[in-house]
Amino acid sequence: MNSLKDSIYANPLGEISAFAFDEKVVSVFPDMIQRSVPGYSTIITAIGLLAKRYAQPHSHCYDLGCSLGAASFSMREQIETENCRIIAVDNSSAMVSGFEKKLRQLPSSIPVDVLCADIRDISIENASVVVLNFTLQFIPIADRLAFLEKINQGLLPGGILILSEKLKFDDDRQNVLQTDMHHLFKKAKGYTDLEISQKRTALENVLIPETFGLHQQRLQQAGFSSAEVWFQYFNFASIIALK
Ligand code: GEK
Repeated sequence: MNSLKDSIYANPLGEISAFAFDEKVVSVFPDMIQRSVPGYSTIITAIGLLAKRYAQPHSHCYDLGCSLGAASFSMREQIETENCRIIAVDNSSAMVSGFEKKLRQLPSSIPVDVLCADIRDISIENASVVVLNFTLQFIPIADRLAFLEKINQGLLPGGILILSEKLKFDDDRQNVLQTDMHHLFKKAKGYTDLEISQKRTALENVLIPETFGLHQQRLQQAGFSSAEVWFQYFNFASIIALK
């Protein structure tokens, strides 16, 4: 996906408003996420491979908080199972329009429905694969359990949830170290200290990370029988949860 270079936080801003997935962010999103999330491309590739293995015939694969559809495109490329439908959902209309535009440019035999909706409000049915790739972190903590219960109930036997999140740690030394390493990663990708610190302020109270332990406990409470990290790069991890 080609996109403009992210320079949203390059100049000093008098007031930093809360981060939103608006037109401005959408226009630079592929560049922003690549340069901000360590391991993003690896995770996207793996989501396709997991879908290839877990997509069941005549079932749905959900991409919740799909943004411009990177995970959906990766699943669509890999799935060989008969009669699968990808259902991609995002509540940013700018993201949904951008995704629909890309879909028109790259047609394929696997249907993709793109819905503009809050993922807490949609029904999940007949699902073999559910992807939450860096989305749950934007859902208020109080809503997370009920939302994961809904996903678990919508999954078929043998279904999986792929949950990628920014993590926090119980030990404060780890928080400091991993946060510093993430900032070094962003600097190596060309972001300045000003960009890093202004973006951090914008995301405060918008992106709420939790520890792996809390995620694992909640997934279990929601009905998943197993949840393990399959990938981690500093404070960014991806979890596979089995129904
Ligand atoms: C990727 N998965 O490229 N309902 C629907 N969408 C939501 C909600 C909600 N309640 N809250 C946030 N979003 C993508 C990347 S980005 C991660 C996901 C990031 C959407 C929001 O509009 C945005 O598009 C996405 O979740 C999070 O694999 O930018 O750090």
